[in-house]
Amino acid sequence: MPGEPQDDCLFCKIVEGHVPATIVRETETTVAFRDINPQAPTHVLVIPRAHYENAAALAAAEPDLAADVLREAKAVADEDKLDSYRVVFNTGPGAGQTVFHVHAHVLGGRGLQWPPG
Ligand code: DGP
Repeated sequence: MPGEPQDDCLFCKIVEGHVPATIVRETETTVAFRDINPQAPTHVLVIPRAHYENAAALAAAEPDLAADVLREAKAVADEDKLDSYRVVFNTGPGAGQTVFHVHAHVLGGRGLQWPPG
């Protein structure tokens, strides 16, 4: 079923508390935690508790939940007092997606180049 937890999903395990993570914010619908391999002073992943493979699948199935993720990305940036920051949804292996539970990378705290690699 769309949105249901997947046994083989690392981020579902973080949501369930079965894999430890440094959680910075939680809401009824989302969890935000520090990336294990940070690429910037702030590098937080915001995920919906529900399992969707990528941002497009989430937005199509539950647009309000997609908005929750974006709202939480801003809340993370506000908590770390970031004036400028980047929100990235890698989508598909060719774009660097390695975990197939949608996550917003919130990156900031240093100058960010454009275009990204
Ligand atoms: P992506 O490559 O866009 O699918 O991003 C996946 C991110 O997840 C990557 O930046 C590293 C992070 N990550 C992978 N495994 C773990 C983990 O066990 N804990 C945490 N906190 N982050 C993880």
